[in-house]
Amino acid sequence: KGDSGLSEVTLLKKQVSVLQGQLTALQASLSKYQKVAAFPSGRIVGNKAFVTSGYEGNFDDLKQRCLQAGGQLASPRNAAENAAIQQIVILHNKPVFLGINDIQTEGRFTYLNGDAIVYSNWQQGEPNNDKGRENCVEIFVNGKWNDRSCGEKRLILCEF
Ligand code: 293
Ligand code: CA
Repeated sequence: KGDSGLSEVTLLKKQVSVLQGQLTALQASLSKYQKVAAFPSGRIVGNKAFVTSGYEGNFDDLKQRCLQAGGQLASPRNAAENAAIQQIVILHNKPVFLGINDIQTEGRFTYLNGDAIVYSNWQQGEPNNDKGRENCVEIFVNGKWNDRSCGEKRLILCEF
């Protein structure tokens, strides 16, 4: 192959340099929007952002609103995510509904996609399916979970 001045390597070096600049700009932009998402009561954990609008409603209403916004109800998959959700519950002093339920099969708690949960933080004595009517899950100020009737109204908390 001939080499007439601008070698392939030279072209590639230029392209890498352009990409480096774009990556730096993207990192700065991401850093800014992480601050936006966290203010005043959102939380970022790894790749996940937990955000509330302050709205309160029943489980189906909240689930629909998170989906409409392009997210889903907060679904903690580990202690760090649960702690972040707990901080938001503390700030608002209101429990929230998680994206976890046993609507399909009593006693088998799943995420909204139907997968069995991989992490739980039940309050002592829960889940108790009180009066046989509790298929949804709320998280208290103490970070612990309680199964609760899906018809109750709770603070919305979505994850994105
Ligand atoms: C029963 C017994 C209580 C418990 C409550 C919740 C309702 O009333 O100790 O706190 O159920 O599990 O979701
Ligand atoms: Ca209960």
